[in-house]
Amino acid sequence: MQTISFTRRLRRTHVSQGVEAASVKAYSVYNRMLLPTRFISLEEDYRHLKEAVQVWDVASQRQVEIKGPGAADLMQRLTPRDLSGMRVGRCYYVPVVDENGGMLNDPVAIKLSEDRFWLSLADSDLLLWVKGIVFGLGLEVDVFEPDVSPLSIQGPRAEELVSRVFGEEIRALAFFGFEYFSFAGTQFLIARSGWSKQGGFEIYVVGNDNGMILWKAFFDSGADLDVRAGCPNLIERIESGLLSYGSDMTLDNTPFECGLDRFCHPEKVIDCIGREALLREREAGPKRKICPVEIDGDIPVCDRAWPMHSGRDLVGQVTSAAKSPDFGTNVAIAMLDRGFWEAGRELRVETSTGILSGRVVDKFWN
Ligand code: THG
Repeated sequence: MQTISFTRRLRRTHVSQGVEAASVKAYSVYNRMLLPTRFISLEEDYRHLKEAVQVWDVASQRQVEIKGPGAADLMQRLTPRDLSGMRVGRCYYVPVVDENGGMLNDPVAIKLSEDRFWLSLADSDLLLWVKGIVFGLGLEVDVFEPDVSPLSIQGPRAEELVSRVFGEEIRALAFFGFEYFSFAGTQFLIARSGWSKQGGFEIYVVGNDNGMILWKAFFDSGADLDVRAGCPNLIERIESGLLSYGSDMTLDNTPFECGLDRFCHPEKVIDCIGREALLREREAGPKRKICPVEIDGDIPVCDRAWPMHSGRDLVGQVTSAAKSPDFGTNVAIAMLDRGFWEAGRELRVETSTGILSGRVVDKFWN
């Protein structure tokens, strides 16, 4: 078994100390930062996430801050999602695309004030793209990575745990809304959001000094709730249809191919980058699409795309897969060519250890 070498390039987080004390078993690298992926086992972590509450170190969801008189205009150039109705205090899931409509990232946008936003990134260097656009167009905005690290509380008992630390008012927070709540004399921006469908909150912790204080507060207040250290869980997020940039979609894919139609309105957003390409694609219809797929048998770890065949034809690929205890099958996400994405379609999956049968299902599981 190999390990990854640790250097300064691979950034630690404000709560790495807590994660290590909780016996983290595996990490991924995300935005050049450590992202825990396993504490006990994928299945144990999954069961616990669906029944209790976990504290996740998702500091690797780095922020790009966009600030200044031109901030709102720049935001609307960056995404084909219509931001005209976006109020301060709201989070929006926004595809960010290049001039060809290719996905550059799928961040959560946060509107801090009329002229100040954060983009909470998936794993790609979006900061460089945004800085290039600002320089190229000579815009009046500052763009930088602020010292902000999200800490996520996820699971059915998340609201109970967060209310014990930050007060009962947290219960009134709407999905994808944010407000400021205080703990030990400090104000924290907290949103009702997170990369699971078990419910929860994300605290955008500023600086390096408060992370471990909050971490301890959650564990001290939640012992009877069986609070544990956790992390985004592969099984749960596939069941929930939460897409992972770099795995399920890349620059080669458009928002329509990714099934993100409800967040993509090029007809309304006349200034967005990629508008023409997206309008053309909407007209013609996407050539391929992300679909939920179930796979029979025993699957290996999905650490590469698995080709999918119909008869002799290569018709797509599986991009994420995991064995689901709750659904008694292997749940998977695939990118399938037009003509092969209707529910019920039987396909062969060429995993890294052998060929298995699979089929398209009509919706994600959660
Ligand atoms: N939270 C924050 N930053 C993030 C993520 C996050 N950055 C990286 C990654 N996750 C970005 N990708 C997603 C993908 C899906 C969602 C959020 C971020 C998500 N989607 C819901 C859905 O699809 O049902 C709701 C979307 C909506 O209704 O607007 O939550 O998790 N801070």
